[in-house]
Amino acid sequence: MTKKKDQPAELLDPKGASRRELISRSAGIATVAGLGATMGGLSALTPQTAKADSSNSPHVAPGDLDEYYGFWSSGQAGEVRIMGIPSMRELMRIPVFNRCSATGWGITNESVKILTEGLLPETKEFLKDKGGVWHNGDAHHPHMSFTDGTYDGRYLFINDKANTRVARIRIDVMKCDKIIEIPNAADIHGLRPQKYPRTGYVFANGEHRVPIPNDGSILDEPDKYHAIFSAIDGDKMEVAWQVMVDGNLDNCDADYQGLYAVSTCYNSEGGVTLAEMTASEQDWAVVFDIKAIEAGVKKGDFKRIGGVPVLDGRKGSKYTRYIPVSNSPHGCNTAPDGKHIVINGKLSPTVTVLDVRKFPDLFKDKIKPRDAVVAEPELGLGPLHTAFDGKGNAFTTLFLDSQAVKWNIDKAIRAYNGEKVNPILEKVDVQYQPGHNHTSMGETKEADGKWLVSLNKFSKDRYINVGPLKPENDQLIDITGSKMKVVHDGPTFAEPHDCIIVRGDIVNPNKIWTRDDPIFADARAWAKKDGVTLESDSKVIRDGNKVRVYMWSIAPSFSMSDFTVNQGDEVTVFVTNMDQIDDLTHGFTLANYGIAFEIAAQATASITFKADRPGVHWYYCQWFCHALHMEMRGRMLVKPT
Ligand code: RUQ
Ligand code: CUA
Repeated sequence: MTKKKDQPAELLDPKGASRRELISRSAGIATVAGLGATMGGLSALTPQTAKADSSNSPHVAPGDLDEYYGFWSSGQAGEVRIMGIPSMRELMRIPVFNRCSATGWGITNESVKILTEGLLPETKEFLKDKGGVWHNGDAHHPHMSFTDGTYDGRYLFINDKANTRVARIRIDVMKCDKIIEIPNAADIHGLRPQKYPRTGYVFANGEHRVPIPNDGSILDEPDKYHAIFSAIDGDKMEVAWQVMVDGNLDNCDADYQGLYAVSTCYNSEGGVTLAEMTASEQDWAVVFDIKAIEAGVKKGDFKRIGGVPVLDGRKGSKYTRYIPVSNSPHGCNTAPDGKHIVINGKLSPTVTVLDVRKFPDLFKDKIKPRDAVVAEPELGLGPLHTAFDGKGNAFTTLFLDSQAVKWNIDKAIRAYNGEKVNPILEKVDVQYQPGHNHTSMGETKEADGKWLVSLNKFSKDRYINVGPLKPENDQLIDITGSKMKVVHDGPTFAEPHDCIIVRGDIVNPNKIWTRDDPIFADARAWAKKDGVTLESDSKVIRDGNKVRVYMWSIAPSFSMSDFTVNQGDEVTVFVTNMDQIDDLTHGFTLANYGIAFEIAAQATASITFKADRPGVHWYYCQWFCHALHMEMRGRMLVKPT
């Protein structure tokens, strides 16, 4: 990867002001205007015109490459997006829980298999007359697999809150290869991989409490509902074990020792209405003792429900401890120092800092749950999530204040111990209402303190008006200097909840597919059965009223210019892209049959459909590939019966 060079010459404007200063000035002006227009009465502005005292530049010149990969979730859009950081350019989209018209995700045989094979039997039954696949998802938390406390570039995992699923993306091809539905749990929200020794487990919180089993035998009896914490084996993509807890589960994180996981828990009340859920002054963070749970599974101390071992981790259990924190905590973030976990207050202006070194005594009941708390600084209104710079500082989003607050963990601990010291170092306005934030490598032991991204839920007046539905606003903040500096506004479509920023050298996807990829295994098995070679044969194989059509392509043509089937046949078309050139993708669109998919260089993709429309139907390549791209087409002739 080409690293960005220093470019002082290009950054100078004719009057000698640096681009950095220009950005700072205009950001300051925009902030004042924005606040005046929409948020009058908000707290004093933090000046954003701090003098440049770092060499960190967000400018990536045309032709230059970014230093980091950003992986963005997309909320209710259901996909994952790859960003370049610091340019904040969107580079690619990876369909996961959504349907994709461009790539055929959700209609090709390969993607439908991934979308359906991990569904529970009752869900398969439910979807039988609805096309067999879910059409929506709600993707919140994208996180990469770890080895020894840092990203290892193997996989990215992401949750689907809408339909209780967890998906895995292969980084070598940047495609989703596994999706599983989580039994017993309802609506997976918080998700984090195990950091040490490796992933290993992917921890996933079932947010909502439901009866188990949720088959209608229990309805309006909320005291019989439960929330479920799941540990998924990230290599096999199977649930390893589950723990039933008290209260709702929200976000989670793992430690750097491979011993504990922690989840925030709101609704200790067990309520079902807003008033009931926020009634009590305190909720809690639940600590899970992974070794004890594994021993419990080995000993058989569980009930097998929905095919997986479920341990009882409700209050009083040896597998969990409940640490009281103020009402309705939200984010849960482990600091790169390997010692501290920050629980974000949401309804409380505080964050609560836990010290993982106290957990062994907590489980031995040598200390009280609150004794694991080592700091509780008051930061501002609506703390949701916290990121870290690896230098002892933390950055917390303040949803209600529309700010990022930088604070020092050590100072917060000293203040908690009675010293007169202010842990807050600085606040910067963001536009507007931030949810998650993330720093470069910030959830790993290699946190480098260069960039902070604030994912803001509202853009309001930051862009020209695009109608009642507005983009969100993702802002890039330089955190290398003594002052935080907002250096870029990036509009995003619904609704990146969360992101990670991964150093470029860790992410090394292939340039083209390799012919033995497991994603084509089924196509290869069919070809073998039919005595066909995917890479070189153009054949129509009839098998009763099932027809298999094999073709390959090299720009600008398909190896088959036409094929004939009978009305009512079940037709499977396999296309193999034999081009070997970087970035030479073809497509296969079968007009007026609702069929379109992508075939990147050296890939095979297939689709099965019923040829129930007689007549002449052109298939054509819909990915611009050649000067004769328009000519890359052929005909399917369907004989009426
Ligand atoms: S949550 S805005 Cu779904 Cu990650 Cu906090
Ligand atoms: Cu092949 Cu366009």
